[in-house]
Amino acid sequence: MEATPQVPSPLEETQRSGLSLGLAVWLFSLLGVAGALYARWVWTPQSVTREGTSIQSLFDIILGIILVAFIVVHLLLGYFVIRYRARGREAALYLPHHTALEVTYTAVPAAVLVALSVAGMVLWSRVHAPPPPDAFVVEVRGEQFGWSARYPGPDGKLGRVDNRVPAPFNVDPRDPASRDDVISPQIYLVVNRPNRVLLRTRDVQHSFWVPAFRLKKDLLPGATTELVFTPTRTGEFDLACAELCGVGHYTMAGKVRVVTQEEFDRWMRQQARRE
Ligand SMILES: [Cu+2]
Repeated sequence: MEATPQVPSPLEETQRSGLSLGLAVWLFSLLGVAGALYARWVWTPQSVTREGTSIQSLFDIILGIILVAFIVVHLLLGYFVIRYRARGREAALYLPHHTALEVTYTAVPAAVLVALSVAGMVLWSRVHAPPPPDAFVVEVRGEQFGWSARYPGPDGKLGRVDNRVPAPFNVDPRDPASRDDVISPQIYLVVNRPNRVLLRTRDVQHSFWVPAFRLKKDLLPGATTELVFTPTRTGEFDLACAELCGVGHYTMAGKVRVVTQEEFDRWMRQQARRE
């Protein structure tokens, strides 16, 4: 098959389009890596809970392992594609069986995955451990489309909830513990002690999500769900509803204020006086 010097042979043409396709895929992969790093280190707010920081560390380890594996595999892939491209000279080496190689590439990923699963299970059980009896308790209620909170008064007990009692909070007025409860649109949490956030919804399913806490929990109609965690920094943090709950879902943003115990006590005294 004789071709004029100007016209590339079919093999050259295949090689050229293969190279540009390979480059495009490679660039796309690079963009993916850059996107993952950007999302992790630029977008994501710093973790401000003890549990969130542990979750973030495990996530970073997983991201690191994936990143190294991804880069090594793609460098090797690129090298092999270029080094062993069809040049019409070399025959491929056929390796039907290699015990050491097969054992290695099965055992290493298996060990890594088992270690990550165990670390994940240990962390999960820690985050979902029963709350300590001295935890700060607050009830957060979601509704279409906003948030509010209920705090136990000086008795330290939230009044009973009965769904037959009219909204907003369905708090049973016959329960003596309900009389000193404080209801407020402000959500306060206390720094450096376990916080137990009880979650209820007035209507449909919502989801309590504070990105800086690295924690998220659904609010289920007719049930009380809860999150237990220890904030490590004071400040104001974004709260969002992470469950598409209706036309105004996007407006269901709020703030969670993490304050010191003294600051909370002062605020609580003001609320009690107002009532
Ligand atoms: Cu919602």
